[in-house]
Amino acid sequence: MRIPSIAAIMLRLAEDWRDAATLKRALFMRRRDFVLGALGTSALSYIKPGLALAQSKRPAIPYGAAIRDGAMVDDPFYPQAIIKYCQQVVGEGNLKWITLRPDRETFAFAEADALMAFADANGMEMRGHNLVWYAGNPDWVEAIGSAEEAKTELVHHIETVVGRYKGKIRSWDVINEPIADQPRAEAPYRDSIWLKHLGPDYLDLALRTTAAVDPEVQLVINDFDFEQPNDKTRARRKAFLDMVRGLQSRDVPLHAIGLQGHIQGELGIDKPGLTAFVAELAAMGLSVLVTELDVIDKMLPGPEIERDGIIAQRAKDYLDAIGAAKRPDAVLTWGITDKHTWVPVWFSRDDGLPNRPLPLDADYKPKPMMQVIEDFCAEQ
Ligand code: 9MR
Repeated sequence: MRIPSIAAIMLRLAEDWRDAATLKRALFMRRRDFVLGALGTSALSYIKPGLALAQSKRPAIPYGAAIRDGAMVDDPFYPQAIIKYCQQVVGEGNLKWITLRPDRETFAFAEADALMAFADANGMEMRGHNLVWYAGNPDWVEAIGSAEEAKTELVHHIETVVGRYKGKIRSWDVINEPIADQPRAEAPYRDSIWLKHLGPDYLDLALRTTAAVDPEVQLVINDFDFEQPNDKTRARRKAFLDMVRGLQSRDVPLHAIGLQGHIQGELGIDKPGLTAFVAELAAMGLSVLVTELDVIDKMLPGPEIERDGIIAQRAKDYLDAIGAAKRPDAVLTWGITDKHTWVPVWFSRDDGLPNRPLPLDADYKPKPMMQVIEDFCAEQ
């Protein structure tokens, strides 16, 4: 069966997310939760004083995971696993426009604030994901009708959100997935409401605005598909490097690149190509982070030992290829347990076996992938 393109997936996911968010708002949240600045009444119950177990040893590179707010509330093992293994967290959805901005007047910070409080209480950093994206936007954003309106809304959003977490969120995915799925010389960028009205200047605007609000923040552009051994990845790397060169030639501030790492398990990692790409970024003065690592196992063999072995090997090849050029500032997986992951929504297996893309299995037992990450992060 053909695997759908990530672009198609993201569009459908965005729709799912929108439905879920609407339902949740209708069912659970009160109007005052949406008032700008209010913590809201839905501050999540997972913030329990004394839950933090001091991690005895911190790795050289912090490890973290994307967090689902629902699982933090519904599944007691989930926050425990995060506390046990992670030094960083990032909201899987709670800072996206679709969640934060149900309408033009509202900033619904309750869930992101709760995760921030959890991170603080447990000595973790929280990364910010994300400020500008082609997907995950509410209808009113997709209906923006002019360049002036786009600029006003983008600046207002960034000023408010970055301002709220100034000095707390120290690394922001300012721009998420700007490069077209199959970039062409004349069309390197992914279509979005921002590109439509502002052209590529939206990149400059977002980065400059974020830097102006919090000059200390690490400015990151986050994207995927840099590791596959094929022409598509080569075209994406080239388009990405061209974009960075353009930004630098205009003195636009940018500090790091987020390498998502949604690895397509049946394809090997193009280690030399990935290392050369990261080396070029490093030579341009940029740091790198691994921001969304998981191994999509739709096409991998069924037996768990075999499958987990391939998954661990892919993760190792990916991390080693990056580390050979530059050690990343952080390694985050997109989720921590196979129990809570986006992968089966889009990549469920034809044999009906559950997906196993993450470092812990659905019973929270560490798999070989966790060992790979721990070894990589521990190295000085
Ligand atoms: O994992 C996320 C999923 O639960 C959401 O429905 C979806 C839309 O908001 O976004 C997913 O996360 C994506 C991330 O934000 C950007 N890179 C790809 C991730 C996986 O699709």
